[in-house]
Amino acid sequence: MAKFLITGALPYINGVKHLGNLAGSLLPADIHARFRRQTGHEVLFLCGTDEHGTPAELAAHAAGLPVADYCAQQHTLQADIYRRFGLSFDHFSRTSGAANRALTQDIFRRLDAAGWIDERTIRQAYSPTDARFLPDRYVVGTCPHCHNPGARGDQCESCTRVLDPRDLIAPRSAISGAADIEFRDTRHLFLRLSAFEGRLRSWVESRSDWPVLVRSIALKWLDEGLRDRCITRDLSWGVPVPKSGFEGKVFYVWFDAPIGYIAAAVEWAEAATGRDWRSWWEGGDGVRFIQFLGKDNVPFHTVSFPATLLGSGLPLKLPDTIKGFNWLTFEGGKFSTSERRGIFTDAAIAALPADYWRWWLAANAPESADTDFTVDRFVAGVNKDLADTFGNLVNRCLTFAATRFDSTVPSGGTSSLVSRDLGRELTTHVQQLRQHHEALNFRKAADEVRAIWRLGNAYLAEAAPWSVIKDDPAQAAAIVRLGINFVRAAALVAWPFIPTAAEEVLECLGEDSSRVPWPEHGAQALTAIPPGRRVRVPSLLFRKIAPTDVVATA
Ligand code: B3M
Ligand code: ZN
Repeated sequence: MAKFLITGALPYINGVKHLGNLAGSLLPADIHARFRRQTGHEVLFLCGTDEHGTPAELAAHAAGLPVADYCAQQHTLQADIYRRFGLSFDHFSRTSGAANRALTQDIFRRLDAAGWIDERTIRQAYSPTDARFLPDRYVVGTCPHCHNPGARGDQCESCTRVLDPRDLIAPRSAISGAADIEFRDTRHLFLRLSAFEGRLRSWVESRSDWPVLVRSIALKWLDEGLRDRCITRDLSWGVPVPKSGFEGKVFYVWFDAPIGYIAAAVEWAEAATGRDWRSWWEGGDGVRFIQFLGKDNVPFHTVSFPATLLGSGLPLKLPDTIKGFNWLTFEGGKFSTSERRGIFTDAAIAALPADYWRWWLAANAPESADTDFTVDRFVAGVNKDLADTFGNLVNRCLTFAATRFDSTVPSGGTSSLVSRDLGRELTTHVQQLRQHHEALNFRKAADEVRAIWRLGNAYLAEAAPWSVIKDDPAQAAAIVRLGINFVRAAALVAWPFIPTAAEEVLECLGEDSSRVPWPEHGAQALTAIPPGRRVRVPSLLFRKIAPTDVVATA
């Protein structure tokens, strides 16, 4: 038994997330956490809302609420959606909480004392109309290169060139539209990232087991040379900078957000006696630390956050593995929160139970390439896998047991009479499945689960207890007993993906659904439920859905 510290990227607070956010971090993190628990390991699965920064302020402003109230509301809303999706966090934190403030300030002081922080004066856009400094991306104007009139101060999306707000022609505030942009001197603090280049490079290069996507993004950043990074902002919403001369300034959101992972463990420990967050974060090799995130978040998790941890001198763990994901696209284009394009988690969970979404998004995870979500592919996929394959297996077997064996696991007969060595085949699949989970290959894991369901259907079709029963009721009994046990195994391997349906099936089989074991040994698993046990047919597990069941806000 080992300890697994698992994190999903902290969803940003500025609105309900779309399915892409779920598919590219939270859902795979949950599936992995469930798999590790199921295989007997101790797991601490942490997440929370990422609440600081200008986008939060702007979203609050648009909602007509003070930013703290807005974040509190959004946190509750998002936490509830994730609960309904079956995400089994041990704790779901908030980066605006006291624990994160204290930790962020403590880590900053240590970085400063160790000489990793520089004070510099920079010129920053300021709008007298808005009465605030404007982050680079909140200055818009005409691109000096391609003359796109809507270029942002950090980058032109049209020609992709990196910009400085001072390059823009006719700059204006993206917040108010005010054209009275000035550039004022302001003092800021920089983390001397460049000093960590060697240590970070040898760390990344030593992780030959990381997914290619993550390793290549990290190495690209290192190859381009690390630039010192400004970690403070002229804003009021955020973690205050505890240094004289910097009153009224806060840390950059990407400085405090990853520290939120540690703060989540602190809060988790404070919530009950006997919990020790340090045994996780300072756990050395006894703890495996796995982070799940979208590819745009890779640089922050492989470069800036590790540099923060290393520079602090605290004995905190760096991630052992980072699983990065490509994009989920929607009907050939981008999901977009700002344009409300795609399917959002609140609409999704109102339209269909979590398991439909969980299954499809995991079975089609954007692992080695982007995945295009289309309503038609989704409908076809869940109908085939969940209704026709898993649902059919469960129903066929349990309905037959109900009608012909009085809803009781039959005794008698010997299953050695049936043609295939089902136990051995199951063992092989389950071993493969374990390897795919361990390698964090979600599509392959889902394929293997589907293969197990199909094996069950193939067995029942071949053994045909409905025919056998006419001449040899004892053998039909043996087949049904084996089938019922196979249904149990099929539900056990399905559990990390579709926990609600899996637990319902286990309850119908008279099993304790709060303890879901891993069916490592096929032959043993196929005799787990003894004869004489009462079983029931579940109410419709997965109905066939139509495109009209999928609420799309495209
Ligand atoms: N909030 C994800 C995003 O909004 C970002 C992750 C933070 S993880 C510390 O892109
Ligand atoms: Zn341009």
